[in-house]
Amino acid sequence: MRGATIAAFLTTFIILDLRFYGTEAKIFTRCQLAKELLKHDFPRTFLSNWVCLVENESGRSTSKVMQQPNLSVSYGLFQINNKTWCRKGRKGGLCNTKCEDFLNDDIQDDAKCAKLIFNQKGFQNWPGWVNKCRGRNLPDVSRC
Ligand SMILES: *[C@@H]1O[C@H](CO)[C@@H](O)[C@H](O)[C@H]1NC(C)=O
Ligand SMILES: *[C@@H]1O[C@H](CO)[C@@H](O)[C@H](O)[C@H]1NC(C)=O
Ligand SMILES: CC(=O)N[C@H]1CO[C@H](CO)[C@@H](O)[C@@H]1O
Repeated sequence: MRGATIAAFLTTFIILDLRFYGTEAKIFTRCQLAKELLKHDFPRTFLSNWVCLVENESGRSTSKVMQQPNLSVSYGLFQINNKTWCRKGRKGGLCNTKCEDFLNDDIQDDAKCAKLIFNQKGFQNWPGWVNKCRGRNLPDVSRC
């Protein structure tokens, strides 16, 4: 019962978050995303891995917020989790960022944090990459 109440409470806040940030949300097309990642210095060698990862983590939507089964919450294009990398409502975590800042269409901070996660954990950090991208055909972004 208590768990259910907490879950309802959190869901309310997540919906409010989405409304608040909804105005600056963006869903990239595959090619827009590829170009945006290059602009933020993602190396071309792994570009199709990153595009695949983002597609499967967030559907290329900057405003995606997902509560995980363990009650932690993941934010934005790269689904950055509040357990380790950011804090809700204030700057914090290893990326020293407010989680909600990952939900707007400026991906500068997201990109920086995603690269830090990659440097520490590799692509294995992201279930979307492990389940849908590893060892598979990756999206062709060579003509973007
Ligand atoms: C909860 O799940 C998220 C996403 O799967 C993961 O990053 C995080 O480490 C987990 N937290 C705990 C406490 O297990
Ligand atoms: C992450 O967010 C959840 C849900 O609000 C919260 O219960 C948890 O304490 C947060 N984790 C950290 C490390 O701040
Ligand atoms: C669920 C989901 O978004 N799946 C996508 C994972 O990535 C591949 C390759 O980019 C897509 O084709 C899938 O649609």
